[in-house]
Amino acid sequence: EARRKIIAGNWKMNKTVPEALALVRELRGVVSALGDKVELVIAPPFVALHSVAQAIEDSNLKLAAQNCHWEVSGAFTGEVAAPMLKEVGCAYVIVGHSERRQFFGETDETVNKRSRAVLKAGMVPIICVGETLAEREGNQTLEVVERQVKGALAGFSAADVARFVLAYEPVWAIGTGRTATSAQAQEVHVAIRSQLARLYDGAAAGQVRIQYGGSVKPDNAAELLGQPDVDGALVGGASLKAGDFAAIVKAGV
Ligand code: G2H
Repeated sequence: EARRKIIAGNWKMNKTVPEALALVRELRGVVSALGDKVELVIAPPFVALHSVAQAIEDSNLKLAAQNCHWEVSGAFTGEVAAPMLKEVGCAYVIVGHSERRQFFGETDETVNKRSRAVLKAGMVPIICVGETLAEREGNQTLEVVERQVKGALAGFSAADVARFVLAYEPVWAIGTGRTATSAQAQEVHVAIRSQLARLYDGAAAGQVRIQYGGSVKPDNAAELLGQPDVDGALVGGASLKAGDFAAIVKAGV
């Protein structure tokens, strides 16, 4: 069975509640005709999740959070628990984005713990991996990405992993306007899928969807999404404009 493409908009720390609702209204208009050919996900900031959840009811948009804590409740000031996100209407949670690894001390171990919490709460993690520029230039890309994948997925079963979404986001391509070439993306996606086949089994590896992220724009989306192992995109900057996001989605249909 073919993997259905999944395009997710990671809004990062952008959009107030009124701004989020305005963007959703525009988005609904431009993506409604696409039906369910592609799975569509948006990840607004925490404070907008509740309002956005209501605004996307009866639409083909699904909701994601950008992070969560691994405990279900307790004295963790400033954190948000996975069951809270499920209750508010999230289907997915982005875990281990490079900005969290870089600025907030995220490690492979905490990515693993958060992913476990997401799954347990009845949602699906979108697990981000990717090498820095120094690592790519040092020919360590596959080693780094494979270490991140292995660490993130430690202890999960093949059946769990089959449902997960991974996002390959080379750090040097994030928000920089530099995109991996489609060949660079395809190479890493194939490496991840072979690793999953070794760690789990071929069936699970064949089902996992691997998104590419890092300066995906309307003008490079078709080329990237045309690669056989690129199963979608995690879009940052371009997801903040309804027209750009829709153009990327159309490139994936
Ligand atoms: C990578 C991506 C979204 P952008 O961080 O996760 O952002 O498309 O702005 O590079």
